Amino acid sequence: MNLNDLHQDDSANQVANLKRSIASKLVYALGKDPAAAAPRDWLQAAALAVRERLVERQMKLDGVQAGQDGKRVYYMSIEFLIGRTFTNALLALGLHEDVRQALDELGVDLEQLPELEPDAALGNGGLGRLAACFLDSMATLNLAGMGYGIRYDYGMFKQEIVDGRQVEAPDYWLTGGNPWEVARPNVQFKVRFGGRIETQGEAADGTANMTVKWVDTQDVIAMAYDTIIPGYATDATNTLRLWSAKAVDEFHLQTFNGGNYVGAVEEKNAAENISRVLYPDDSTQAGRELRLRQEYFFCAASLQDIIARYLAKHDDFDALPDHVAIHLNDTHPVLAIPELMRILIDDHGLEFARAWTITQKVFSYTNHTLMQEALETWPVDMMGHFLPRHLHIIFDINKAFIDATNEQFGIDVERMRRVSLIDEAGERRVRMAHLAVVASHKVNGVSALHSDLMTRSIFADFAKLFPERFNNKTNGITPRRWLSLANPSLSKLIDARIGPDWRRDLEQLGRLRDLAGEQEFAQQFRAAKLVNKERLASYIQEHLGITVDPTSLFDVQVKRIHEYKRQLLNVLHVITRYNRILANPDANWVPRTVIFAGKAASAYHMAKQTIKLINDVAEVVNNDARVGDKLKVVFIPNYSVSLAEIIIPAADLSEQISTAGTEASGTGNMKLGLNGALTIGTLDGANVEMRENVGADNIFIFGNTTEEVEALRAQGYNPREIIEQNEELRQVLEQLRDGLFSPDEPARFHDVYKVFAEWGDHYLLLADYASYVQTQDAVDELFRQGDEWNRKAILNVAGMGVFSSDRTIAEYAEQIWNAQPVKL
Ligand code: 26Q
Repeated sequence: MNLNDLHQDDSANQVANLKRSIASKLVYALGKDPAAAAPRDWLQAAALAVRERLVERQMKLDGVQAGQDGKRVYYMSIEFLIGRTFTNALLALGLHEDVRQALDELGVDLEQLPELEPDAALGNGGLGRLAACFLDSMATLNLAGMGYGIRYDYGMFKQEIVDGRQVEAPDYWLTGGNPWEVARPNVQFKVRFGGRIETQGEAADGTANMTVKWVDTQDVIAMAYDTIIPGYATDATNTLRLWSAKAVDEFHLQTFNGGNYVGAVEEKNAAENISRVLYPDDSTQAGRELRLRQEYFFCAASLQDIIARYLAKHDDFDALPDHVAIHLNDTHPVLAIPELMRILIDDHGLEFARAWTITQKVFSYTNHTLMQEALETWPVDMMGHFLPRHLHIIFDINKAFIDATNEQFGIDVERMRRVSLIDEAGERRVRMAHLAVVASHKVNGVSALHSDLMTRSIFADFAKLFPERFNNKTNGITPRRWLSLANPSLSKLIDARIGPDWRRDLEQLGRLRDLAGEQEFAQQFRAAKLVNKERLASYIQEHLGITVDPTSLFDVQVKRIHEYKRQLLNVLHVITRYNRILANPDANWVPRTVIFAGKAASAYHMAKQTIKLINDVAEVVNNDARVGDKLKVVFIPNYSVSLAEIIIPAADLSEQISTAGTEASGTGNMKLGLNGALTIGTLDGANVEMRENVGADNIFIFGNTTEEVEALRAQGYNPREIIEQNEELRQVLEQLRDGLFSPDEPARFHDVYKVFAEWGDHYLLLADYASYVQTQDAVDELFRQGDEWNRKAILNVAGMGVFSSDRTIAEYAEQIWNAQPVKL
């Protein structure tokens, strides 16, 4: 049979086919009577019908790929923050209109369905969302890519705000079934833990020619679930393969037969807990055992899968690097390195040196943070307990690396201590980032500034040893989700003026520059923004009962709550503005709505205090009759991909205010810019490149630069002096300290006060306060001149072309992976 026979794709039949297949999914796959079906059932049925079309594409492509036997790119990430899939799939397949009509003929309104789909929230924030944008771009560029990760039963927790405080609730996203995944019960691998190693015939150098057996292990099964990732305007698709943990049958049967039924179930649970829940990022090294198990679990399963696919066509490993590129999204998948070494040496008998050469050609690594406390390390003892063979291999790699370095560059004991894969100070720990750097042929940062700082700070020694290894790949975002889907009003306007091709060639947005001065376009651009602001205002009204004016300046800070991201600096400005309004109520104020959203790691006290403070300030400001419409403060609960799709298109002002040198790149900055927000930001992360691309006149840059931050810290930064010299700031801090915003508990924010007045203000908020407030005045000034603001907003959209993840992925493919597109 030919796949083409399954669906007649000519447009005349398309609607009829879709209608038939949606109805048949509803009845036969879901067992629902159309007369009794709820909207959720229709969504499920429509999703299954659309998935069917994706499967056809996938099968065709599999055939083509197998024929070409080119290089495949495996993107390994412990997080994939996908969000919803339904409308994205419709866009990719160009089926939106046909499905709308098919559903319409079935008496169902398509527009009611998308919001019923739960987010796939298998990530914390930037890193996980980047992985999702990359999959979209790999498919769109026809690269033979594949994502590997974990199918968590529980994704990112749901944030509820109770009495102004964050309360976490579990996100069991699979309740209604996930129509986008296909379980692959025939793709199962055993993953081993614990046990001990038996060696035979040790060679003189302690490594080669010795056979090693890893025995008496406790095993878990990894089972594959596949999600098809469609490319946009291409027939190409990619697969996201997520692993779910299953207990091995024999294992718990043994206990069961021993009469211990409950014990057997407990053991089964313990094994299956490996893929139970996504770890929330608190950006400090938690070092939990289960997290280490998760990391090894998905590395071991993915490597077995990759090697099996390779060996289906090859009978030795010489050509492995020509067919396999494995990319490590941060250090979380770094155990894939010793795992590949183990497979090559122990399972296939390669010598250490040969295995190492192959391994280095296969791996590449992206770093996402410079913050010392966020760098992953694992206690040697813990690793030895769970992964004795891998620890041994890591020691062997370390020895070979140190020996080679000493040979080439001379013995330097201090350097040896600094670059070692093992941190020997205190409890011995494995440094995962060092292992990643040593084992990879390419190591990249995620913005120009970050990549530069990376080679001057955490990897300075390595950059001297292997300068050619380090490079920059500035992050990007997919224009399909972040403009086409999220912002229909602006997309439609852009289509009308430059055509629809910007969706796969975002640089075309540059053509909007010429239109920025055209009155009709400018007015339509403004109207498109207003539609989005009205949509968000309704959301806020409906969910929070707060009335906001859609014509006020929407000032937006949406991202994880972290001290380095400085939501507190934003709050200091809000309170300053509040004080100024009260002192001068009749001045010509630009009405502002300050919008926050973001989650705090559950154990991160200061982040949770920040949320409570925002809500307490909102309570006071929003209910002060003297303020009226001049200022509103809103904290929107449960920030997520789908909420971002509503908030971001409505923003006028984008807050990107991290301490210079701390935000590796940021990607929210790009999403907001692409949707026509002006940025107020520090020269941090990709803000630097945004300034270059939109022009310094079209962005509000403030605060200390990275160099100035370094100098301030070096000279002994003293926030008290700043407080003493700034009357307005002192008032704000005293109001915090004295409970103006927490009258029911005046001491509530003493610790927040102390961050500044006593604990040294580590992220230098006060050093940037005056500059920030002054720049916010300039923001008001520009917003008052509506046309000029609008013109700059257009120029921001026009300048965002370079921040497409298609550009980023094309650079990875050419400069890191050496991978060519599949020829269709
Ligand atoms: C680590 C150990 C234990 C549990 C969780 C974690 C963990 C999880 C997630 C540590 C870090 C993360 C996520 C980091 C992250 O999102 N980094 C961001 O990556 C973006 C994409 O490159 C950048 O744009 C951001 O600047 C960076 O902060």
